[in-house]
Amino acid sequence: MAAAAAATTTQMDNTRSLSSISSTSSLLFTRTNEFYKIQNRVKFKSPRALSIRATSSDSVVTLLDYGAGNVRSVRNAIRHLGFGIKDVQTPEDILNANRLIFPGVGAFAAAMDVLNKTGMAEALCAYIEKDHPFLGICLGLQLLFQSSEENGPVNGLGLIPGVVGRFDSSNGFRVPQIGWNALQITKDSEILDDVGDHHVYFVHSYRAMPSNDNKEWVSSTCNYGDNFIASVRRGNVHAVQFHPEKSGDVGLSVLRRFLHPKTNIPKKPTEGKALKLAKRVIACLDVRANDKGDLVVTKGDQYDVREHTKENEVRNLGKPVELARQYYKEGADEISFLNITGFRDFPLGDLPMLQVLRLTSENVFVPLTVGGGIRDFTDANGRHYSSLEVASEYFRSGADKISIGSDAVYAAEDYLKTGVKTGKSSLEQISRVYGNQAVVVSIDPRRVYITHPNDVEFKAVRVTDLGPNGEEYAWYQCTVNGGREGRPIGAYELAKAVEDLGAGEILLNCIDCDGQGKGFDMDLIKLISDAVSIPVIASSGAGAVEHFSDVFRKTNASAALAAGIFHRKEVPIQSVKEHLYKEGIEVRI
Ligand code: 1PR
Repeated sequence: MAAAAAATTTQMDNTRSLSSISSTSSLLFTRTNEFYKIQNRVKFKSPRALSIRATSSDSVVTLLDYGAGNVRSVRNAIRHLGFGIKDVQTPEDILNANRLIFPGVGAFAAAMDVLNKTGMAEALCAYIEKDHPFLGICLGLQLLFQSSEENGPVNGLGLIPGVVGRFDSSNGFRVPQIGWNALQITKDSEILDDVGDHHVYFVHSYRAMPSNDNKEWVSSTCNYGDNFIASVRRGNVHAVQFHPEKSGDVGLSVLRRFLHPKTNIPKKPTEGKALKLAKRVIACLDVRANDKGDLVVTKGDQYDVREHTKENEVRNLGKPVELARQYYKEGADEISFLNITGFRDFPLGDLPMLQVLRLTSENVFVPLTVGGGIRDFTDANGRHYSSLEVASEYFRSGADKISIGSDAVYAAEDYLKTGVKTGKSSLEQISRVYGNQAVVVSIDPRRVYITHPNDVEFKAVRVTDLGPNGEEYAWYQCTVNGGREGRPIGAYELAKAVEDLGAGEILLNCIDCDGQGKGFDMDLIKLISDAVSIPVIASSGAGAVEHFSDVFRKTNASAALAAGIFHRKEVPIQSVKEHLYKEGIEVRI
């Protein structure tokens, strides 16, 4: 009891009261020593430099990127809206900013550690307390609160009363929340003027809750199991839990309104229909070099991507960047690139693939996932690259999530054998550094029919359609290297193991259904989406709009992914969305 009381007192002490924010002088006084230390440490610019800055200041936004992850998308969105970026190098840059964006990434404790050690925490508080224009994004919102339970309690900046806690997954809601959700706007916030009934993109496991103590700050809430704070606003200070830079046109309008506060942009009439978390429709681009060495989007039949002609060429369905842009415009909620020969080619040697990501992220403002070849690697010169380095390069190039296939199978096998989490697998390392919401595990299972569920040591299901010899059961054998090698582990065992090891989402393919257009493997998707509490993406086999409504109605999949029908222009993404909407399934339209 005493310890709990002490913890509460510390958190309260760390809160700057609302009244003190409006009259900042006493508050600044309490931190005077530390504050002046910062001012003494910083070098003042020459008057010439200051005057240059003053003339261009309206079109330059200051960005606080403390190097913990990918803020490339935020940069791209700012540039797309016609603004230049000045990066914060010292606390003085914060104090001198005309307009500051803080896209927090990574874990709460690590971020606070950096902010405290660099003196940025004090500078941020001083800047915000003076009511200068500020926009915090995601963790950039959470850090404004008193404290967080993430690996904590850990003290935050203490500007807003409240503790950031983890979503409760016990009531059936999947954690992390990944996807497009609806806002309930509770007060005029200006930057949300065009959001109305449109969905915006969230990806997070922790959230702050509205209370009497922080109600003057809260400008919108969102429901995910319970009502959490989606945005705050006080004067010129704004922060959002969702990602405007990943929320398509609606998200760009949020940034635009923050960047151009004085121009009277008329409110767009709201056409959205958002009520709750939407089911996502994902376009997938399987990418590899063809025999001429060009990077192309290809598509297999049960993972065979070669034409059945004399030339036996790799099927070429288009250019990756062009197709990604097209699918973004057509309403894809997310885009996945799978570098399907990544298992044999070293991804960091694959500069065209990194270039695809860089170019795509310049004007595609929905989440991008990239997979293929994420593992430790030693090149011909003996130089060792860790999987973390490979993933970091993908993130730096514009990926929001990475997807691990083969290497996750080996990690799960080891974990199930020993029962020990070594912390060394690519999955564990990347998830520790970038958060589990940034790590997808892509499973490539093949159906194996059996007559009795006890015939194998792996979880089997009673199949809807009998096997070739009348078999009533099947288990789903995991494969590696693009389906080339079967492993002694089932999809069910793998999914549970990778959830334990830190995966934030599962991309569930099925080799038997891939490219067949006959619908998703419901038995498999039901098995896996019922077994884990992280989101599951149903993949392989979509051939008609009804297949999407079927998978959402009959399983707990959070998203459905398709490739062939989109590439061959048989079914546009918009038709899928319209069908789902008519069927009463929440989608982003
Ligand atoms: O093992 O970490 O290097 O990752 C390799 C990645 O490449 C894995 O995600 C694996 O699924 C993927 N991959 C490897 N070989 C192939 C292949 O097709 N020969 N593609 C491949 C997997 C499956 C889906 C496909 C859906 C939907 N592609 O992503 O897009 O089945 O297709 P459909 O709608 O046309 O049916 P690592």
